[in-house]
Amino acid sequence: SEHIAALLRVAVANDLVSLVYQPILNLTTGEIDGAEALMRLKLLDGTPVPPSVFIPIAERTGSILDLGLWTLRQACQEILVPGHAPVVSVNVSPIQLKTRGFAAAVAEILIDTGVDGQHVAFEITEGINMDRQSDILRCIKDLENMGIRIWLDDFGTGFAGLSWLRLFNFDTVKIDRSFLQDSDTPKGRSMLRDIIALVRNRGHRILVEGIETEEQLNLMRQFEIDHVQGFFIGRPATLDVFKSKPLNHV
Ligand code: G
Ligand code: G
Ligand code: MN
Ligand code: NA
Repeated sequence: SEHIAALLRVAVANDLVSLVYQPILNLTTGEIDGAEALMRLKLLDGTPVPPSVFIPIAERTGSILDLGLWTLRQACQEILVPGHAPVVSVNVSPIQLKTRGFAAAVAEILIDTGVDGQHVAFEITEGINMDRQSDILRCIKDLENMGIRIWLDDFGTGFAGLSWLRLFNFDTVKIDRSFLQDSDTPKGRSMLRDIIALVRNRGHRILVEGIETEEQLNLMRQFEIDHVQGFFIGRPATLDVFKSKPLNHV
């Protein structure tokens, strides 16, 4: 862990971080109209380190601040070029939203890369705790004023999700993939239907994560879900692989 903490401080300079992109399918149009950028880290010898290991270390040590800005800049440069995904979503840690100057740094990246904020979404996880709520809400407002969409990630996994729905008008809510896992049983399906109704009645668009089978995709069509994501639609892939896929392949 101390080794990884040290590595994270020099990761960008040494090309140890990269991004992969997972497609987001619009079920209304049938088009891939977005991509989620996901960070990858490798050791000097090339061994990959899972995000579940390095993201918490980066958050604890503060490295997430620089890595997060690097991710945004890289995603804007790599993917927001004509003919590719119209929206790129980037995961943002609560620590970033609480850091003074974060919104200004984001604005600078948009200017540098010539990207309109409308093409960017920030995913914040509902696991985010409620301390310094007003700082977070102020930051989110600044980001929204740049046109950036704010999405609530992993909805349904934590305790804070409902509170956040009350506090903030998210553009899109991503329903956690755990709710799909038992969607082949009547009980699981009715649970999923209730969660979808709750989110939809609040006026949010819905993205369901973790689609792994054709049956699940068809169920999402039946539920008239706006967007879906998952291995059945596409796995997270390097930029080259992502770009080589036709935009309309499901
Ligand atoms: O892609 P994968 O399943 O390996 O991602 C695991 C976790 O790491 C996910 O919860 C994802 O949100 C998180 N993650 C991936 N990239 C980033 C990033 O750039 N910033 C933050 N804060 N989290 C990320
Ligand atoms: O927490 P977050 O939603 O950002 O995590 C994204 C992670 O979920 C990525 O690491 C990605 O690899 C993983 N993921 C994406 N689609 C699927 C899927 O269909 N099934 C499973 N098991 N994991 C998925
Ligand atoms: Mn996410
Ligand atoms: Na998620």
